[in-house]
Amino acid sequence: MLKLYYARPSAYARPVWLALLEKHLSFELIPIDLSGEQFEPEFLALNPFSHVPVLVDGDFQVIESLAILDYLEVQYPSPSLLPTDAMSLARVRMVQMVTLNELLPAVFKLLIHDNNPNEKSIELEYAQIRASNTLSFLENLLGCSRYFAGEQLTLAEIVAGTLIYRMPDLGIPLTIIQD
Ligand SMILES: N[C@@H](CCC(=O)N[C@@H](CS)C(=O)NCC(=O)O)C(=O)O
Repeated sequence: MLKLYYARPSAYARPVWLALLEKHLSFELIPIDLSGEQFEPEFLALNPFSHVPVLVDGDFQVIESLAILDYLEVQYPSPSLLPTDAMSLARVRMVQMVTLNELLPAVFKLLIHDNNPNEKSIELEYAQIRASNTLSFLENLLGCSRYFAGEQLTLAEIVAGTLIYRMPDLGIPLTIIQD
């Protein structure tokens, strides 16, 4: 059976968890306590960089969330979560990368600020601008469509969706798109 090593707060692990559910796969969830369990030898044998998620499929183990999502897509192709035409694939990848490379670092900073609400700093301002810019980019890419690429759910929604819903709680409002 597939095994997913994860931690509940991990924004990298959640998309993998969702993809497993969307693909209706049976899997075992193995929680890793990130207050230290990730440095234990058994876990370092799975991921020498001490990060979740890790996926184990029989004798095969994969680290890095985007690599895991690609593995699942090719190994368990139905239902498909990744389009094959060039433009749609590029759109999905853009959403995935922009979410992880632009929005997530801003979210980390905003979360730290949440614990210290009196903080005012250039880093905080930069994080707020970075988050808003990313949301504007994603909103423009979405336009009036229901999905980022084509007519069905893809890894774009799975990766972006696990972070975007948190933004209002972090002081970044979401624009409501009219139907
Ligand atoms: N690039 C990795 C990042 C994974 C990552 O940073 N995971 C964090 C949790 S969100 C982690 O395991 N942190 C524990 C540690 O680094 O010790 C991926 O996409 O899977």
